[in-house]
Amino acid sequence: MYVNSKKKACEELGIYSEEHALPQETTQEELLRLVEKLNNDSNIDGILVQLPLPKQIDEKTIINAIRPEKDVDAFHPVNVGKIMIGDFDFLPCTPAGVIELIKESGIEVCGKSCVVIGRSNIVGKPQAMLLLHQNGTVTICHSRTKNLAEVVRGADIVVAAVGVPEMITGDMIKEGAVVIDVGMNRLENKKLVGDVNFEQCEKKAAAITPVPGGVGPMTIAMLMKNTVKAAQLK
Ligand code: L34
Repeated sequence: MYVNSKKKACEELGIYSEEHALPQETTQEELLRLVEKLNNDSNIDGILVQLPLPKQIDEKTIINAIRPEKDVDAFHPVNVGKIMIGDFDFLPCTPAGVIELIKESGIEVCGKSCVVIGRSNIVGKPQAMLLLHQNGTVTICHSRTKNLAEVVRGADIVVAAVGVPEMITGDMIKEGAVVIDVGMNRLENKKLVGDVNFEQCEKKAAAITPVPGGVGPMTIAMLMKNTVKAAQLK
């Protein structure tokens, strides 16, 4: 479904795209061969290997095989390192989407207390770095954090990226805080909910993102931005 949204966004923008939907049993070597072929295809500016991958394939090996210049997800270690030192071509799509939402809403990050909940390589860690680039004072919380509620209550800007349905409750939010929900949790009843209890937190927050209709579409927008950038850089 996410891949379809990405193809549709390409179509709307006039970006050529092709999908290589491989069978579940595809071997690592087969996938590597395809990545290599696309690396060497001058008609292709960006490559995205949709995650997660089946268990016989090592994610790291595949990501490392993508040419950094075509890594529109910004998952390759070269691009991750460039983000760390603030000298980047691409930003990872979800964290960049969050920053874009904040900026476009006229919210100042500079000097604010920012709490990121979650430390994944895809969202939490780069999110913290991007908020730091905006001169936020950043705290990263995770499963071993003591007094999570207390730390979150001190935050001017909260970014939740843990993958636990509605874990952030209203009592954890400071009056007037900005709450950004990166969570995408599909419940048993098929309902999609975030990591934030929207009903409760909405009452406290100055601004809050919904799920769906919040960060998800921004992820796709930033993927398009990276793809255009990759083409321009070439
Ligand atoms: N390589 N794999 C790679 N790059 C990525 O950046 C992703 N991801 C995640 C899964 N695997 C990936 C995405 O694109 C998740 N993700 C993603 C992208 C878009 C949306 C959600 C997740 C999205 O548009 N969500 C909509 C609708 C959700 C629904 O109805 O299920 C929303 O409004 O939030």
